[in-house]
Amino acid sequence: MPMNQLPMIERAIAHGDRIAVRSATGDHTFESLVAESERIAALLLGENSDLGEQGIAYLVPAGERYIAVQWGIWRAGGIAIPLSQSATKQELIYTLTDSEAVAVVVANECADKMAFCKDLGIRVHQFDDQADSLRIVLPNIDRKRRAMILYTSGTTSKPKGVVTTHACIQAQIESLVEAWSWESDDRIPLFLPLHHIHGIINVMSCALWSGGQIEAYSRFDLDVILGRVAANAYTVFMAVPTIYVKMIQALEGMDHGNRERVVEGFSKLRLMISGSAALPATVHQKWTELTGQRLLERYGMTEIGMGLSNPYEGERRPGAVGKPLPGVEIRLLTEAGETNPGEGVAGEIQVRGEAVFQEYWKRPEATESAFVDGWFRTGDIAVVEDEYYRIMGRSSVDIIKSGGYKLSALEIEATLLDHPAIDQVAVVGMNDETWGEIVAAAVVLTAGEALDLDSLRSWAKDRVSAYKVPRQLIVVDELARNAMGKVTKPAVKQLFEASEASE
Ligand code: MCA
Ligand code: AMP
Repeated sequence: MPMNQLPMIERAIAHGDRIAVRSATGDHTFESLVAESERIAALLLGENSDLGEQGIAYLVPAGERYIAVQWGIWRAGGIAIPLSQSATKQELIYTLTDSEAVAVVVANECADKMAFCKDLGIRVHQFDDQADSLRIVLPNIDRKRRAMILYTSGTTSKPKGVVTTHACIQAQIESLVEAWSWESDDRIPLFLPLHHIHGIINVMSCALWSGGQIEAYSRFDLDVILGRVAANAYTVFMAVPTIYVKMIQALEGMDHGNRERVVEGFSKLRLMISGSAALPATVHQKWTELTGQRLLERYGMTEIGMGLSNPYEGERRPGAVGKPLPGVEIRLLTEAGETNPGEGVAGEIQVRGEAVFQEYWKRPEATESAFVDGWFRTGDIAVVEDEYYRIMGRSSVDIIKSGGYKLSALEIEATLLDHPAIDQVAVVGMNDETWGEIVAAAVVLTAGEALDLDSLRSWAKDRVSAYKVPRQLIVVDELARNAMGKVTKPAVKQLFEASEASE
């Protein structure tokens, strides 16, 4: 057996011939994942004995191949950089160059999309490529080494790489396995994107760690998932609020017989969780009315993993995100500098603990300013009410949450400014029942130009992921600005509210 000290791999070896993943290609055992990851590690290492924290990106759909590649990169000593299936070429180039990835592993069917990598001097391996020889000795990996870079949008125009170590990832997983009582007979559907924590850690890694079973899908297909729920295929379910809203709409539109079957399937699950964006209390209550399930809402962030959670046993309060998870320290800091100001007083959520990320990749200043006295500043504002935290909003207007994705208004603005008809632009997030927020753009046009939403959308889709493309457009003569010349975003939001009211 190759020497390797990664607990995830040791555990997978112990889970042996249990089924780890069911996917379109069939059932796959833990031991087959371990063997495949060894092949990938050998492929990546070539003549080398250790990748020494080189970045390896990968574009592989959810399923057994994704896991084998992630583990293979880790076992070879590399940093895993999962790429987004929805990313445009421009976005992929940004991620690859910013992360300084030296190689990309692609599923064979994604190879064409990544053909441009050769021009960037990045090695491309197809998943099925065979190593020259299967190595028996893989490097020992210290838990303090970097393991993964996830890209997250924020208050800067370009996404930043969030670096976690093996120790961070293990702390994130262990906290959730304990808090949510993961067991080896758990079965969970995996339909969330695999370039973010929610899909990678909360669903995939917690299930694998526990010896549970993942049913992997390349995207969320409502009908398929509801059918599988009706067939009692799962014990645990995790999704973003948008998905619960879409499932409520679907249940309400079903005929009686089908609805009964799906509702019964949901009612038998041992646990249903919502997170990544605020779950409106009305949606929480509606879900309980329809299915009898009390959704467990939790709060997290790419930089910290999960921070707060309603309890597995006990009150799951609509509109609240509960208490600190095991191993996580949370405090509130008010604008006046007061720590934990007491019942009902708002402050910024700050986080400390082993699960917190190590650094923003190659951005020491950003990393330094993200922490105060060793506490990570989330930018989320909360209050404590009767022992439970409740999120009030964010301190930055430039962060938008749409369908669970975090989007940067500044990044979208920078892209839209490249449009020949756009002279000035302000992007805001407008409240929306299904998506939480939707992207809305107010523009001042270049003299003599015209622009409508459809043409803007099709232009933007070549440049940014579809979920970042504006869904609302207003053309104005000028944008309201403050004394510093900065666009006043609340005034922009009012423009959209006024136009909705007049429709
Ligand atoms: C799809 N579209 C979207 C979004 N998703 N538009 C805005 N926001 C979105 N999130 C666009 C599609 O491109 C399409 O555009 C149109 O909406 C209709 O797509 P539809 O098929 O209805 O949507 P879908 O494919 O079913 O996707 C909805 C989804 C997906 C399943 C909710 O957005 C999703 O998987 N979201 C989860 C993201 C996630 O995992 N976030 C966690 C980040 P067109 O019609 O123009 O083609 S990690 C995190 O936040 C922290 C750590 C945490 O706490 O978890
Ligand atoms: P991301 O950068 O994609 O990791 O998104 C993290 C952000 O999602 C947090 O900073 C919060 O603003 C938001 N978020 C996550 N979970 C919740 C929740 N349960 N309620 C409200 N906001 C949430």
